[in-house]
Amino acid sequence: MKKTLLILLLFALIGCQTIEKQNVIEQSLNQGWTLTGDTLSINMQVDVPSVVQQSLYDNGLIPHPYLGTVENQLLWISDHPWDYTLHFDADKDLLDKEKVELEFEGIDTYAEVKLNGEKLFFADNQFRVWKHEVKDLLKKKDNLLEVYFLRYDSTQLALYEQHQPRLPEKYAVSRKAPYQHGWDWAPKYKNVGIWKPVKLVGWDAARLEDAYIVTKAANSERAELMLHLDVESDEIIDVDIEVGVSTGSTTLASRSLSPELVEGSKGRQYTVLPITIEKPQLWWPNEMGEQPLYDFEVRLKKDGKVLDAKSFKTGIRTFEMVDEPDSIGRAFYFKVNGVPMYAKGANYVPEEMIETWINPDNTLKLLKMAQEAHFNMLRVWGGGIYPSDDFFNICDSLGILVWEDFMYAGTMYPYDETFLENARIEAEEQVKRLASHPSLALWCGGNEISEGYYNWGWQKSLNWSEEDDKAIKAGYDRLFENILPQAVAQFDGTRPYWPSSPSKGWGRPESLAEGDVHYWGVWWGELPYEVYREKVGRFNSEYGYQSYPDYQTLLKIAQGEELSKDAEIIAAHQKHARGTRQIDDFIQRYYPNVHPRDFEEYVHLSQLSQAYGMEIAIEAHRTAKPYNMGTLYWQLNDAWPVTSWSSIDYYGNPKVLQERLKTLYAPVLLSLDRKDYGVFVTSDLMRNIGGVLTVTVCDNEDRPVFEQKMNVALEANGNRKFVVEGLRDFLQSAHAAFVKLQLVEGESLTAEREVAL
Ligand code: BMA
Repeated sequence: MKKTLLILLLFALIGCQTIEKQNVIEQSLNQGWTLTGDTLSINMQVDVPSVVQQSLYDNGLIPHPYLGTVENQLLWISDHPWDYTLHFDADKDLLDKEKVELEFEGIDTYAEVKLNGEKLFFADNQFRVWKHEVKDLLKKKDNLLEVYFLRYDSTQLALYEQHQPRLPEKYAVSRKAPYQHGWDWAPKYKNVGIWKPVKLVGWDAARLEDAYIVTKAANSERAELMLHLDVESDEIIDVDIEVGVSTGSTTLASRSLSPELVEGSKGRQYTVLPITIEKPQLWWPNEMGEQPLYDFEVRLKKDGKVLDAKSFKTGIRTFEMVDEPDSIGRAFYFKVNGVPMYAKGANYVPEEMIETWINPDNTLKLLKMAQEAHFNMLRVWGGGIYPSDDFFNICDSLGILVWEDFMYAGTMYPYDETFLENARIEAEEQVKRLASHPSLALWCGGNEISEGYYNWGWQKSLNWSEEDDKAIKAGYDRLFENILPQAVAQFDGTRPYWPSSPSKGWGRPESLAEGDVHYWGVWWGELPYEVYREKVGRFNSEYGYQSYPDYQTLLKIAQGEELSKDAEIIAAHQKHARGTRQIDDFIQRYYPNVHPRDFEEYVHLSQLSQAYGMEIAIEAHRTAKPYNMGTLYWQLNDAWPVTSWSSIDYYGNPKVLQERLKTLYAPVLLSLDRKDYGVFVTSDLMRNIGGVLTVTVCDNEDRPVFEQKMNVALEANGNRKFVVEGLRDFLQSAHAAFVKLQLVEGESLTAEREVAL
């Protein structure tokens, strides 16, 4: 009789049963590697995860890549072959298993992998997991695992040159972090190495390849979750699935579920099962509510014995992207648990140029600073790397939603079947990996690709024929309109997909009427900060202005060299061609009467200027709610010590902007309309407001010269402008320096702000 996969679902209480996991055995292969530099007499003992640049530094063979002016001395590393070898004995129990797989969680990037002299595979995508069956090759003693890295730069160049028609950027041909190829805030540190853990996994009968949960629908009465399961077995066998769930204090009652087999094949069973939870505690973004997380444990059983188990946390919430026609264009905003959310936050770039230096302690510090500045969203920008599980766990616990770009940025991509297949596998793996995180809000195709195609003149500059152009655009459509959304729909089924950020280039009027916009007219177009007041889109997902990092940071990188605007060290840590000049222009423009006594004061002034510009932008965005429903400035953080658009520098020092966000992003923002001197009360609170608004005008010696109090009332999540009797006439006639705004409800201070006139 043909056996079929039988899935039974039982709810069990976590902790009632000890799990014997011997069916699946893992052996870590992270320790004891030898890294050699091919023709160079470099021989280092290293552990992985690590990259060559890091090991060379650890062994004293290169200077610190972030200090001084060393970039050019380090560029050879990515154009050199590197060989990682590991001799190891196999764990005895592992050898007895029916199946044994070698698993690399990440290889960066072009490498041939051999075990005991046999080639297993050629890795060509930093963002994929690489696995291979090794049961037949594995010996008890002295196995030899080799990972031979090709010269990255030459390999990439050869691929690029083969590609006809020409693509805008060389990095387009490699599935490797774009920013490492040099960016307007990044040096060209193309990491090479085994950047994620390596292990052997052995099992008998079957194992759980994947288990994750997404929220399909939820309100305070009921949640409908979907449990995605991927069961791997050699034979088609009968197994049971058991699911346990608890939230620390509450344990949920048992229920029986009806399994729905989505796809079944010998050896691999992909199944999605509905789970209902009554009276769920909903997860909310920062300042909209709490972030309760449920502990799930999924067990795979056969004949009463646990074959494999996976535990993870998830939060229950719904997330919708609204993109629908309205009287002005198309509304674009997000709803969480049915409530429209005004998104406040920034763009996030990788925290390190040496990717294996990223660590959860620093991530937690950074994201806590974001949370304290009232962030509820970060956009993980598509030119970096997909963040680790740690990053998402932190976002889950802090209530910071993640707009996640797929890692594509600023170029068109190859469209041959091999490239697209590689992209498909990468997307599916990443979608599955991140699906259980309540903080994962939406998937976006990538950064400034559609904008580039329509606005940056590649057709001309790269001399594309009409056919070339057609083929490239068709390739774009396959990847960004088909393969990526298909991966999201099939393996998640709940997250919205947005093909490109921004949806329209900032030079086009539609960019302000629909979708998201990267408004770069101030930095790239060199227009004054005040222009931000007019360029308010439906969702401003990028805009920004540069400033120097903290002076202490500059002292550190200078290592005793003298600092000045024109110092070599400053130029080496400024990656935008016009950066130094533009910072200076705006200092002259906005602070003509301030004469910094030294470079330290000048550095501070650059931060004041940046903060001033961002204040104008953020105020314009928030006071335009609900026309505008989101503001994510460029950029939260830095990947190394650098002059950039960030609000927190590489060493975690807040710039002036970061401090000012505590007011600018506060749940209630008070602002003065510069046209008619009305006062905006802009609220992201989930409750109505009723209180007294006090407006005090002061002269330049801080003496009050006008005061008016008025009762104000505002609905939850509302935004309204109040006319303050007499204020307009007073300000037009009198000499005043600034206005203090204060909103008090009962005895408590709801919001306060001081605005310079
Ligand atoms: C962002 C990043 C920035 C850049 C900006 C404007 O997406 O690429 O580094 O300055 O776009 O193009």
